[in-house]
Amino acid sequence: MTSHYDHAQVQEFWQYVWERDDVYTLDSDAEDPTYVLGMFPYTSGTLHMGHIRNYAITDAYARYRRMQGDDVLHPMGWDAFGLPAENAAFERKTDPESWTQACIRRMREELETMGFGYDWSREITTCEPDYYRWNQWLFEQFYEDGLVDYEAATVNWCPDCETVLADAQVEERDGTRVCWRCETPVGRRELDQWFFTITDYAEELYEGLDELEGWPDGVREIQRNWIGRQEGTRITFEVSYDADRDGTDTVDVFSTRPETIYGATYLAVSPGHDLARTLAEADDEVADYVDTVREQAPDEVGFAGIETDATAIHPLTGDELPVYVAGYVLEDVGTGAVMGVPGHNERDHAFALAHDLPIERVIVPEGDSTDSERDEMEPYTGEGTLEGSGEYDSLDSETARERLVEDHDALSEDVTYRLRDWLISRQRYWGTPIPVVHCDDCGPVLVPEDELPVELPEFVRTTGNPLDAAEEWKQTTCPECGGPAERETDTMDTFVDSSWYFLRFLSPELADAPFDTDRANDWLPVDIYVGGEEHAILHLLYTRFFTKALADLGLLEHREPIAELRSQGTVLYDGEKMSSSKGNVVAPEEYGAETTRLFVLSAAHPEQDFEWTANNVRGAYDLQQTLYRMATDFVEEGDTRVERRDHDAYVDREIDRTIAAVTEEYERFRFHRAATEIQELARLLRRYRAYDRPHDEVYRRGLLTLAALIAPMAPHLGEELWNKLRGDGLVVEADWPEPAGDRSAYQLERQLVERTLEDVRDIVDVAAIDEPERIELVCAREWKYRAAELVDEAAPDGDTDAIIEQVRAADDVAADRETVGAFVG
Ligand code: ANZ
Ligand code: ZN
Repeated sequence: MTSHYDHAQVQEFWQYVWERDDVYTLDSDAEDPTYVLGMFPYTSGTLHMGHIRNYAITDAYARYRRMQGDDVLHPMGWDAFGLPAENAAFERKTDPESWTQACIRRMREELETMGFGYDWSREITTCEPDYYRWNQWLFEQFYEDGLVDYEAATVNWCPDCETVLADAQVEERDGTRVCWRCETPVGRRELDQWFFTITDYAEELYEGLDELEGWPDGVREIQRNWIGRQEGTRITFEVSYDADRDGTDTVDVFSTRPETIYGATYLAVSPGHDLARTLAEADDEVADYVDTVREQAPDEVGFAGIETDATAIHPLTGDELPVYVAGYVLEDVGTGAVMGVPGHNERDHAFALAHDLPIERVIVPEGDSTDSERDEMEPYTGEGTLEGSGEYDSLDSETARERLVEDHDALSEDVTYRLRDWLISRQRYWGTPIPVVHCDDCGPVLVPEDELPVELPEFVRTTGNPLDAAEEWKQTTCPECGGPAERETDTMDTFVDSSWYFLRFLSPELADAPFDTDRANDWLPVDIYVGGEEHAILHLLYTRFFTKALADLGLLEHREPIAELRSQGTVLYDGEKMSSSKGNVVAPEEYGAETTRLFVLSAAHPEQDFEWTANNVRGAYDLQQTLYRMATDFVEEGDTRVERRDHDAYVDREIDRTIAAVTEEYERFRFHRAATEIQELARLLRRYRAYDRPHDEVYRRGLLTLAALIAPMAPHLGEELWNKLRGDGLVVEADWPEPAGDRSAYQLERQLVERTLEDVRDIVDVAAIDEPERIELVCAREWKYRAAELVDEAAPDGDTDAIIEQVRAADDVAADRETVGAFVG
């Protein structure tokens, strides 16, 4: 049967033609191509529905831009390092390299089956020495630029993965801190670790968010909170301890309420603070307490603490204050030390009660002139008027803050950030070796540039870090003194790989630099980046950091990598996230790969979650069959006329209107609406043909328009229709359709609709209109979308009759509708 659409055959054929004609390869001479990028997949073995949705979105957009005449860069690669490969290698008696390469082969085949239009000539794989040598090279540039630290630090340790985790890789589950990958409760350890000092860029990373207008507000807010910028005051206390050792020191605290300083009755430092370490050396009790806290999860710490033999001098009164080491003081916040103000801070208050420390009130709430009603047992955390504060008495909080900072050198304005330096060390095999050797005489030394890459040795099965067991690889000589030295056995966090991969796509073969600076200056930023919302901090923050660091190294002019960011929602199946690990991925074979992509695009706005339902998938399949049959019938049966009739003009206008509408929807990433528009035009054309013999040119243009408009979402079908109707050329290389008719007439009508809608918005709650009335309301197609928009903004109760009156009055298309009433349903 000729009119049956054999999706498998059609897919295979057009994929062959695209490859033969090399249609997706971007010419490297392109001046400023549109860079469309989906987050490259982790090589876990198989694509899940989230990937498919992600890549269907970028592919549709890339194809649309190409038809609009843009040069398009739409590359793909593999995020191929990481612990799962190592674990899989263990379980399956293979090695991470073979396992990863097998995953890549399978996943690439899956992507090809879907017919995504990638420039495969730019494929990159992060676990290959050609790629990771540049991680090492960049590490060395960063090192020389002062962006790398090597420090002993208490780190999050996953006992199951036997590795260190960055803060952002620790998740909170029912109050317990667990590993992001295996969900094992995370412990703590002290190790020498490598860090990228991302905190050097804290301010710029924070400030820059305001200008990232192409990014979702939600993602920007998550980054803001993560960076955690806070303005306050830094206060310096002098501290002395142990007469024998004759120790003196200063301890800075960070406070948002310096005006409470006269109420400070003790000083407390975190167990990780330098002073705590120093005191622990001479005081076993302090040492024991520090060790205990280190083993504890934050919620176990409570308000325990230990008094030390140190004393702090209050910088204003000269009083001696006791000094505590206390677990509630967080190492990572502010300066890791606080002045304890139990009268005005909840946590300090709880600590003071537990340790029998004085509680002093130095702020009186507004309008509270008598002391009698105040409950001394409760801290007052608000602002007010100062008392018991010497020359600052009776000033209000704000004025006092300003004066105090002006008057005393010990107080200065300060900004702190929650953001910590990026711990990149991983005690694992399957990652980029950190290009350092450790020499007894010279300390850590960089591997000379001409010896890069430091390649991974052969994989051996051991517990812990296989690199530690690779003796032959590990023993080397010091590049500085020539003496014996050991290689660093830590590898880099895989987020290093993904922090700059978008740059490698520009010149993937380049042998003497990670990327071509001139090209990067021309081609960046990435115009549109699509991926999962879970990357709002880690990946997307590191990427921004790398870009700024590269700019400061003179390797790049841009300081932000991504102009527009879109996150895609989740595909649900029976309410659960659809994923291969849950075993609920619906294989696309049933209706063909293209049905899957057409379905995921037409089911919902890209940012929304939606439910995978067999019925709706069937709908996407049927649409393909219908369009195919329309084209086949037309080509085979003809039966058109040449003379013009009245209602042809209406159809012409509907075609134009659909072009304009679909264009707008593609521009705004509303593929689901584009699909509805296309469907409605198809319906109209079917009625047109059923009503009378259609005008040959009008009908043909209608069908060709459908082929072109659907091609970005369903490219195989697009080619098939295009080929049937025209007999030559590829739709992937065709121009985007232009309205043929009088644009101004269309625009006038649109304006009228817009204007009436403004009125409508004022008087009615569209959501409250019941279904039949709404259908009437939206009799012109335009109305339906406008109405849907209004539903979103639903106003309180409105007068339904009035709105329908308004709508009728404005319905300029009514006349047309009468003419063609017989075929417009
Ligand atoms: C003295 C003070 C008096 C404070 C007062 C507050 C109220 P929020 O809560 O966001 O304002 N702080 C500073 N560093 C800390 C650390 N490492 N661990 C635990 N707490 C720390 O946070 C700012 C306040 O948190 C700071 O201001 C400090 O206590 C505390 F009536 O200083 B405040
Ligand atoms: Zn040496």
